[in-house]
Amino acid sequence: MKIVQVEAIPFAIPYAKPLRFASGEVHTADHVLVRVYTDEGLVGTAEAPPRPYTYGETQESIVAVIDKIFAPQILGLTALEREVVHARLDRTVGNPTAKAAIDMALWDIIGQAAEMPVSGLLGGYTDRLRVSHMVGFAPAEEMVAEAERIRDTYGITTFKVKVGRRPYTDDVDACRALRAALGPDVNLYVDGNRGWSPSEAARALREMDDLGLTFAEELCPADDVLGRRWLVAQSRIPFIADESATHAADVTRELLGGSATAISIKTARTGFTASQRILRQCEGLGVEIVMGNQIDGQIGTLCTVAFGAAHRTSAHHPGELSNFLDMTDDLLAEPLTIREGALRVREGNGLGIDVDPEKLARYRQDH
Ligand code: MUC
Ligand code: MG
Repeated sequence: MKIVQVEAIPFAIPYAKPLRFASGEVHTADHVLVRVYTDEGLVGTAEAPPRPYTYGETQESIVAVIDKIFAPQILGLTALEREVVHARLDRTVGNPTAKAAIDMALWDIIGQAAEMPVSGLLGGYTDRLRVSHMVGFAPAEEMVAEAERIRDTYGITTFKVKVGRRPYTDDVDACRALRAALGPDVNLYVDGNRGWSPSEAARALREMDDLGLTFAEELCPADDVLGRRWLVAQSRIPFIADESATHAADVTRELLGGSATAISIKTARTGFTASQRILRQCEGLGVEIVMGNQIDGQIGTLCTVAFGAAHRTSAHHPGELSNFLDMTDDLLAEPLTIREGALRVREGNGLGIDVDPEKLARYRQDH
């Protein structure tokens, strides 16, 4: 199982409906397909989504760091030497989605070699995850119409509402309209992507106190250190750290410092190996986790499902798995389908990722 080649292929697929949020917007899935080849002919696959407003990575930087630094460092190692692989990748700071894609591709190889599904190797708790859909910025009536369509079409009953606009009252009004239209049985939570100040966030939370929100995520920057602690201390609902807790040490700092009381795990940035460390860390501390979305395509979404369904704690809350629905197309030969509000782990060995060669040829950017 020696690694003989690592491929980083940039591709671009437009969104039918762009996603807008406080820290940025996405119109095109300009991701990188990562494939790791072994001497025995097994190929591991994953995707890396550049999110410059969150990690500083771009499509070009992901391709460059894999081609120029990571691939030469891991050629010749076997897929089972993941700790050695990570020790080498971690000599380079940052670049989380490039590192995560390599990690997940290695797990894919291990699953194929063992003739077992990765989700089973990781923990095998269940075969599906309930789905939470992210609703991006739009006028309140459009956000309501989108949530109703997603509920009626896919049976999804959990929505993460993007907030963090200014004035904050626009978002409070949108959340109020969503609760009124969707009724009391739907789960609603909010994600501010650091758009508000601590005092704006505190006022918004107070004004939304009667809406039965289940979580609040990154309403203000963690770098507003004392303001954020002040905010989290008065929040009546768990406060999720997402972009402020992208690796294990940040998770420790945010939780012990009182800047968060729950954690978003995203396989797009911590792969399976580091995600599992964070998951165990949260379990040990008694902190709830949510499987987050890095605005993943279908390959990334399959990875999130494989991980999320593998553990009791990651399967407890619905995972953010549905934003690929806004893309015009994808690379998988057999597209994902959400039924009765849930997405199933793909059967088969490894991750079950089957890239359609014609689609890859159509969307790749390097030819
Ligand atoms: C989210 O949960 O914040 C938007 C920016 C990002 O880094 O991830 C997405 C979704
Ligand atoms: Mg978030």
